[in-house]
Amino acid sequence: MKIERVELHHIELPLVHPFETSFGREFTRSCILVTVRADGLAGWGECTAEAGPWYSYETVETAWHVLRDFLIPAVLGQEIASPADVVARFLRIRGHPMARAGLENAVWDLQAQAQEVPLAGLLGGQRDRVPVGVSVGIEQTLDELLDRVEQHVGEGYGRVKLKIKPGWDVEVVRAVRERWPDLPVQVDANSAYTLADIAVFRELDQFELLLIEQPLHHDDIVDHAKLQSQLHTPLCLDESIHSPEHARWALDIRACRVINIKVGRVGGLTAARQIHDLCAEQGVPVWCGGMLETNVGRAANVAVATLANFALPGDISASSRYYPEGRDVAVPNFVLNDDSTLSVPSGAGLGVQIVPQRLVAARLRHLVQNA
Ligand code: SMG
Ligand code: MG
Repeated sequence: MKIERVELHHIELPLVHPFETSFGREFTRSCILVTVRADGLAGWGECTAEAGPWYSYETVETAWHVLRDFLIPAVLGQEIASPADVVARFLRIRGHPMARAGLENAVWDLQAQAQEVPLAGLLGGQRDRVPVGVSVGIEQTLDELLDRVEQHVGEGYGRVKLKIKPGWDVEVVRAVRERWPDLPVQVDANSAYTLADIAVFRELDQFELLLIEQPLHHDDIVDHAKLQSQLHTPLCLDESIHSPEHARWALDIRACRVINIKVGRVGGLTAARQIHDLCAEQGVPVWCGGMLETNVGRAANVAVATLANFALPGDISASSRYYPEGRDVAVPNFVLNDDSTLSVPSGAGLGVQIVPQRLVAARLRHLVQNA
């Protein structure tokens, strides 16, 4: 198919509840949605770069620049038979995985629509439901945190992830453990610690956590390997894994025992599946991370999480956990099932539809490039 038009939509949506991590508190979420048009179809992808370079060096502005000036020109007007052709055309562009993923994932949606199959099936996934959990941000007080966890447990989430930072770690985990002794719990530090904090990790090691996510520097694997060798709890890498190569290097030196796959951070669905396959070969479980996606990105996350080695619940919560009713740019919403799963859409492609009025209401900037 010939790529006839690509559009970028810079959008911003309010969060239902502020989300605080070790790098700061967010009240809204910005991202870029990418539309790719060919043969009368429109494929959609979500670029997960945020407003500022806190989680990743990529921002909406850097992604807009790289998409407009390098990625779109590499595919516009070109014959593209499959997402692999997009990956090949992007090979000479270094870095900027979230920008690349936004466009590549739109082509995955386009191809699945052209073949009239769900994206999950095109990727090779088998499940019709994927297990999910909820990521709980840092709160002002321990009581507020416990109230949030209680709310989410009441909603039916079977796995909780707690954001930690120095001063908000052992006591928080202890309090949650005392109240819910059997709840599957994991923690995420977003790189807030160093090897000098070994005493904190020795204490966290007592709580039968599912995993400890990205405790050390955002680009490190060497120190993580040193820390993992001293802990019984599996370490899970998030920020440090930007590509299948990073995953292989990390596994080679035993820097972690679990990998969080974020489709944006690793550069798209093709790379996400490669990391999944590599980890499966080595007996390393993976799970799908989240970037507070709209239903567009959420649908791609649900699709990839249908692959067999997504063995742990994903940070893919129900749509209502993120945005006020009636604001998400795509429908239908994802709703939590009784067994702490989300159902995989059965429609062709992503299986969600854009609501044009909502897109326009959320949009700050729009770019249209024709072949
Ligand atoms: O999408 O439910 C979600 C958020 C999951 O905690 C989450 N993501 O480091 O894993 C992570 C964080 C990054 C989010 S920064 C906005
Ligand atoms: Mg993380």
